[in-house]
Amino acid sequence: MTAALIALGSNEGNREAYLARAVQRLRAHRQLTLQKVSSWHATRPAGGPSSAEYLNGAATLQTSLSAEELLGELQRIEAELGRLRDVRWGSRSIDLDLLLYADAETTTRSLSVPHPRLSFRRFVLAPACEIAADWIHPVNGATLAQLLARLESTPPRIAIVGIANVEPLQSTIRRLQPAWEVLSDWSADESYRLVFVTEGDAVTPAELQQYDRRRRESGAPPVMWLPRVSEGWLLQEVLAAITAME
Ligand code: A4P
Ligand code: MG
Repeated sequence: MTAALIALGSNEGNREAYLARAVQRLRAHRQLTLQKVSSWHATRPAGGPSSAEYLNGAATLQTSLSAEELLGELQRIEAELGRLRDVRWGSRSIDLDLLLYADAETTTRSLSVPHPRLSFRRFVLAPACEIAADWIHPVNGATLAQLLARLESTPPRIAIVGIANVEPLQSTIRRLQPAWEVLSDWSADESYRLVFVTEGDAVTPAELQQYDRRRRESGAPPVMWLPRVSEGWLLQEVLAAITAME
């Protein structure tokens, strides 16, 4: 049996009812043992076109399924509850994401574990910390409680590294989010809330993993790896992350 942490979210229709039905289905599933379920947190939407408030939560479980199979089952439950997929980050009746699967690190076309945005999203970390505060993020070595505390203890600064001309992006973000400082040098000190690393040629995933491992001890900022994104995409990611960290 493997321990897993999942996120639940809904921002459409009767949100409590969707979340309750999802929990019911997880509880009834033969290959899962649902353990703890957090309370539901009302949260502001981060990214995407939707403006409706979310209810977010988290649950821990034990399972005999592989991570891929577990994701398949989560998607089956989403479909049974009428989840439609149209626009990215669009409104959803129910969203079930796999956050952690023991200490597995997996990146395939259909599955990234740990969830790539787990480390810095308040709407994920706050409910997760109710039920799994001492679980360790396998990439950066911090507990979920430490990751949440980091959002409080670091100034509103992010770094964007690896992109050739970061200045136009920085000024757009500064205009839209004046309270935030956006820098392109991330080596000078550790006081960033998040570091975006983009463009595969500048930094490889292997280098990034090594970087994360080396800095486990030092309480380094979480890293969001975005290989070969367009500037428009990067801007969306950064603005969504800022909302999620506030
Ligand atoms: N996928 C890869 N890894 C995973 C994983 N660990 N868990 C793939 C779940 N799915 C994973 O997901 C898109 C694809 O991601 C799937 O086909 C799956 O194979 P999706 O559920 O269809 O769409 P999505 O959730 O819109 O995409 P994405 O990029 O996973 O979204 P995020 O980053 O999870 O953001 N604001 C608030 N306040 N609360 C929220 O819950 N959620 C989102 C979604 C945005 N803003 C939010 C919230
Ligand atoms: Mg999802």
